Amino acid sequence: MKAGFVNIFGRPNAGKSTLLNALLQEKLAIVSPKVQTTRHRIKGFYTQPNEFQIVFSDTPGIMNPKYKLHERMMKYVKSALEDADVALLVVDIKDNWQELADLFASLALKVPSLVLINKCDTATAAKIQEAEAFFTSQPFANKVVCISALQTTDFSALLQQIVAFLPESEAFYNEDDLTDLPTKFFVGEMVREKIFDLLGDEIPYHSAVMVNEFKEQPEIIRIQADIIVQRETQKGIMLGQGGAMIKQIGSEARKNIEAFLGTKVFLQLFVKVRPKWRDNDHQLKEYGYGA
Ligand SMILES: Nc1nc2c(ncn2[C@@H]2O[C@H](COP(=O)(O)OP(=O)(O)OP(=O)(O)O)[C@@H](O)[C@H]2O)c(=O)[nH]1
Ligand SMILES: [Mg+2]
Repeated sequence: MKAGFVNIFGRPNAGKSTLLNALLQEKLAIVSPKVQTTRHRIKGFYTQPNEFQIVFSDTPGIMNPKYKLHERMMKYVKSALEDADVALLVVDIKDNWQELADLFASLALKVPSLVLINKCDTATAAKIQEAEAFFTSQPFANKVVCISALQTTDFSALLQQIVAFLPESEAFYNEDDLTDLPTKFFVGEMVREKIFDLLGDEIPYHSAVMVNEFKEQPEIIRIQADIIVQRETQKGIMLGQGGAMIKQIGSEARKNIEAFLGTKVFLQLFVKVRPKWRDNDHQLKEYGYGA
């Protein structure tokens, strides 16, 4: 039996969460075209009973923190750097390769590291070859693979390469489990994903979602969540004309939550203003970004 922690790192928007979902064939992590979508370390397990268990971790994109929420996000990255058995270094082929090479080298990883050049569906064969050659020559790269987290349907070769790097170990988690995070967490994330989808550039970064109530009743689950914003004007935008925006967020998120839970859901959303919550230790903890 082999088992270990395979942690995914990269810049914001590289496609880390898309990759986690593709590897697990399950939509666990939310994805958006905007940067800094993921704020937590999200574990997902891939288990082949009596053979191997890969404990994948998706992490927030690496960046320089500007407020305390960012610092928390980078703390989650740090924890994943510390316990990784294998590192997956995800590159957006359109990003600056040298800058990424410098970043990855600075992580000083002491574990096998696979560079995954992502979004290869958007690049020419020549460009892909060039990127492969560039990263293969980097001392931190044990292996370089070109992928499309979005379009590749068969990751079995990559999974085999990952398993080859895993240490001998018993499984860490129950073989039937997919993750160690509570359902409530994913519900909040699915609301947050809609905020990223439906609202302009700035507001998603000022928002958090807190699930207050999750009541399982016969044939329906009742969920009440708060959307936290920093300013009254943001609350107005979140609500929309005559409540149209919050209604749309709620109805689109509800559909995804129902698909995830496999049951009917009643979702009630309230919008609350909490000035500067992103820099407030107490509020960060309350909204799930504990130290
Ligand atoms: N064309 C193309 N787009 C991709 C691919 N992988 C991811 N994307 C897109 O890139 C964007 C960012 O994807 P995410 O998976 O959210 O990226 P991330 O690295 O998790 O981003 P953060 O959580 O912000 O750090 C989304 O619009 C994805 O659909 C790919 O292989 N090809
Ligand atoms: Mg992400």
